Amino acid sequence: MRFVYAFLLLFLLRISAFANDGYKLWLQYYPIENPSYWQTSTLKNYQIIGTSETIDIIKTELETAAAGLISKINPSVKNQKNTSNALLIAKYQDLNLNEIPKEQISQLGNEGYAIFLHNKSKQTVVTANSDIGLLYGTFRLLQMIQVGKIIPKEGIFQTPKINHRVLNHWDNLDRTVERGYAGFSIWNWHRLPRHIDQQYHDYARANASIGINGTVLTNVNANSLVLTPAYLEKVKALADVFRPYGIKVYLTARFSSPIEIGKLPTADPLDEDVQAWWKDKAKEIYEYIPDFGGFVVKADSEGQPGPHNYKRTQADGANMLAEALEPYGGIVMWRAFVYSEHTPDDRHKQAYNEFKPLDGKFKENVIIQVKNGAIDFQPREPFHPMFGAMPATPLMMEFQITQEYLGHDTHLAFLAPLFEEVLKEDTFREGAGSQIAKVIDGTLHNHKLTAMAGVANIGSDRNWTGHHFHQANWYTYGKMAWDPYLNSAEIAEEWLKLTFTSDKNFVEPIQNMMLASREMVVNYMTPLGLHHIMAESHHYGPGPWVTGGRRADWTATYYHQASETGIGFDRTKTGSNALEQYAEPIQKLWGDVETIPEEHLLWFHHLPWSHKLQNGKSLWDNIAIHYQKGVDEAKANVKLWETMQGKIDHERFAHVHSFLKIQAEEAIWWKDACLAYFSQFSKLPLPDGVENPAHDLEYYKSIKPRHVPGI
Ligand code: BDP
Repeated sequence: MRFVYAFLLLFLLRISAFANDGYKLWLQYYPIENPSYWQTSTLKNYQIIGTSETIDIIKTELETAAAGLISKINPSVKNQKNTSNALLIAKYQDLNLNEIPKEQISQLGNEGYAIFLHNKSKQTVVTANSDIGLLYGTFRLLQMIQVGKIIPKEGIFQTPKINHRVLNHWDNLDRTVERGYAGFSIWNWHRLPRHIDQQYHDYARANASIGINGTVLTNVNANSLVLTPAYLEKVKALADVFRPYGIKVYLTARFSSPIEIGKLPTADPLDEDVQAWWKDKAKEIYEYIPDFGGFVVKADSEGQPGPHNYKRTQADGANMLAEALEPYGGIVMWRAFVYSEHTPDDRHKQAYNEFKPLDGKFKENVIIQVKNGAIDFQPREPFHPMFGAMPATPLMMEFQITQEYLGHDTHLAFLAPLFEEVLKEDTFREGAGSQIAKVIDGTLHNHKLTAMAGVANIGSDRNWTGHHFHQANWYTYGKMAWDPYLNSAEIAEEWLKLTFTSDKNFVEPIQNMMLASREMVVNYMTPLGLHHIMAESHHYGPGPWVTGGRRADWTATYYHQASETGIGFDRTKTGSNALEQYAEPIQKLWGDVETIPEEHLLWFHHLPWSHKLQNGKSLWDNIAIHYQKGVDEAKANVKLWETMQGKIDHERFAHVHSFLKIQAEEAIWWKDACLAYFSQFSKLPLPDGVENPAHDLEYYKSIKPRHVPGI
């Protein structure tokens, strides 16, 4: 009996020692193996100068980090005489160290920081012009310590390249989350403002640790209620929590609010009463939240009201709101995602057609929020033609972190390669070298107002993001919003080390798995430029047969155009000519089936099934081979992950394992359904090495998942 108890006890100890539900994200602060003298002394002997809520946060962070990273004081530190204040954290104005490069410090601006080793005093110094800068610097230092990086001789001088780095929560006031797959909204509107959940602090802390400085609390499909006093009280409560972490609050503004909550007969942006209503509303909001960030607006899109209702332009609408916010320093992020089923043009072309003529017509505090691609967050899209094409207007990037079209929460897709690919694309608008990163960081066309938005994947799931690995997409978003020139491999490595372990037998293979994962998803869902062929409405699973209904531009057949003669959307001169919206060199390159990168082939060209690709095989064979490749990789990931058992805690290991198995099964579902569907047109056999679908087409069509979250 005693033996059984002892065994049980050991078992429980093992479980608890290894339990990790992922709540701590990349802020695990697990013990460093053999910490160096520098690591130990930095964490154990620090001095922080200043008093503010932010400074308190820094102190707590250091205490938490030190307790985790260094489990016991390194004896060599104790014996050193001069170890007091091995780390000094202070605003530049409070520093008394001479040889600090003053010019560099002044360039840090309001959010930048410097970390360097001060030779004379042998101190590690974190300095900045503001407390928020110090907070960012502290987080960076702690990340470096955790992953075993050292401070380079020349020091680190960091300023964000983009000013407004915001998460967009598509959260509704009833706590459902549009396209959210990680539970319910973390904003508990019902309990606010009286109850402040600890999670709000944890959320702000996580965001600050990766440089995110804004949060749009509500869905772009907006509810005007959030602009009423009862809700503004609640918004204020959140803003008060977030402020010391450097995070501003923004709201989505429903264009028809003057009618719905203002009782006006119209929301016409040129109507004086409407303008006055928005001015009063802005004044009221700033009374609650003096540093309110501003509005995000989805107008004239997918049923949302907007200036079109009054035959006004997007600029009329945006400028009216901008004028209301201007006295307080607020901005308007006006979305370019405007398209209509009543416009006969290819959906790809509509936003550009609408906005390009308005270049230069927006007020100074308006920035146009453009999705990375012209359609809608597909696993791969060619970049949005508006980037670079509106030199007189600031444009910001909107990425979707939540995986609406990439398998939802159970499919591992590390999105850094997607973001990086888009940011590196050359628009050629000012000649070669006009990368999208330069458009959005303002350097290409000299804009001061810069921003990036990421549609959040955060929900009430204990690990925040559903899949543990999707924490990496939140992390990546923050890092790339700070610096859009970062590379995916480094981000993956750092995130893995912060989140799991520094064991290279884990980090190296899993880093490779992450880096390949997005392409794997493209392969088993939409290879070679196919797009929008997922199931209707919830977008979960394959649906290449989706046709008819209310809107052609919401069907799959509109996009793939498959028939016996071939497949693909002709967007060249012989088709919709969306290609003309890109700069000359791109038109030339992508207009030619021989030179277009194959990954975009069927986005721009309609081709016969027998068309030969670069490998000499037919289009049909290539489509099938890509699908199979995606499946093979998804299966291989399960096997690879199984070899990781014991290298990380069991709880997260098992969770990821189970999700990877679902992903492999669903990759097969995607492949089989799509090949069964397309083969009725190609009428060709599958090439060697491609497995036949397990069922007939009718079977796949009959699969109708119910209650899929996020709609
Ligand atoms: C689409 C989503 C829809 C969003 C819309 C948007 O399906 O739920 O409201 O984008 O971005 O991707 O406004």
